[in-house]
Amino acid sequence: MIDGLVIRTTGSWYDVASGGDVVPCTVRGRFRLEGGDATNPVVIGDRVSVLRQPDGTGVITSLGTRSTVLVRRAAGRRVGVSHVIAANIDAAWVIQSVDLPRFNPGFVDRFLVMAGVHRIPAGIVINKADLLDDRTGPPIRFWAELYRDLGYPVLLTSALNGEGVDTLLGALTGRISAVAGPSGVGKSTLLNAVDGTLDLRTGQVSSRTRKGTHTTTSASLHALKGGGYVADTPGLREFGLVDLDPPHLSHYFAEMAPVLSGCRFPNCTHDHEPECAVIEAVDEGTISQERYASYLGMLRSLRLGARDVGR
Ligand SMILES: Nc1nc2c(ncn2[C@@H]2O[C@H](COP(=O)(O)OP(=O)(O)OP(=O)(O)O)[C@@H](O)[C@H]2O)c(=O)[nH]1
Ligand SMILES: [Mg+2]
Ligand SMILES: [Zn+2]
Repeated sequence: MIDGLVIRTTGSWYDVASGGDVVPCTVRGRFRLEGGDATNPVVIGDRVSVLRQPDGTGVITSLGTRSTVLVRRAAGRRVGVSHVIAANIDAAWVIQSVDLPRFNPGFVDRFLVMAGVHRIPAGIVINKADLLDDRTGPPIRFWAELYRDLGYPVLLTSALNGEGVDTLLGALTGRISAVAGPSGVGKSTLLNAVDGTLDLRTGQVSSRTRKGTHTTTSASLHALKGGGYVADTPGLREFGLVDLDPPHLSHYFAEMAPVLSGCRFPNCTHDHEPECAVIEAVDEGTISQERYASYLGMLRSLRLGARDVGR
């Protein structure tokens, strides 16, 4: 029996790193059942025990307790079905780009909420800083300042000219981190720039749709030269919410949490109720219109989701 770390999952095979070896493993059937609502019972970052087989493969026989999980709603699945992206991570970074594809604040907000729900410190990387110009600059500066003011670290990077790459390396070294974001923002290219030993596959952005082409197809965890691990993950169209009741959503908006006690109703959802401290703060300009609109969009999708699950 050996102990190891799950570094890649593809279909029913799991690569487990242990003492310098990588052992391809299967899992015992009962994990599939214990996985509950999640689509995947064993994920990258999991600590596992493995029974070695004579042919060099292994069988995962037990799963360590997870300190954290990065979770999103499973793509194309009934609402409420979750997909665990990675376990036991110390930090999560949402990657966006200055352009090609365009910065998506709705994606960022959903990611930050889900990281908050699972108590994972989160930050924002805006890649392709070499594409900053008179057109792209003003909106990017607006979003960078907004998220910094909320207390999140915001890094501007360019895998092309190296800007911000050392800062990102410093933030990743010595801990287990995961990156996630839309396809084509340059997640894999940026991680290759951070650590030249990674050699991750990278793709192109379609000139027609200006979107990425989903080059990375499975999540994988990589040792960094200075210590620690980073998980590269496949591009996502959207970061879907799970594990959240509508009245709790505002707790995960950093600028709303401090004013919530001022609402007249303790279960206020801040969209129609009278004497709502959040709506007052939006009217006074201390909570931004953009973030409030994003909140309302999420509230709507959570309410639709609650009905869907009830059927
Ligand atoms: N201009 C510019 N292009 C970049 C930068 N980083 C990555 N790219 C380009 O963006 C395209 C997509 O890069 P990938 O690293 O494959 O993107 P990804 O986010 O990993 O995409 P998926 O694996 O599909 O999720 C490639 O053509 C890269 O060369 C950058 O900093 N500046
Ligand atoms: Mg990639
Ligand atoms: Zn309220």
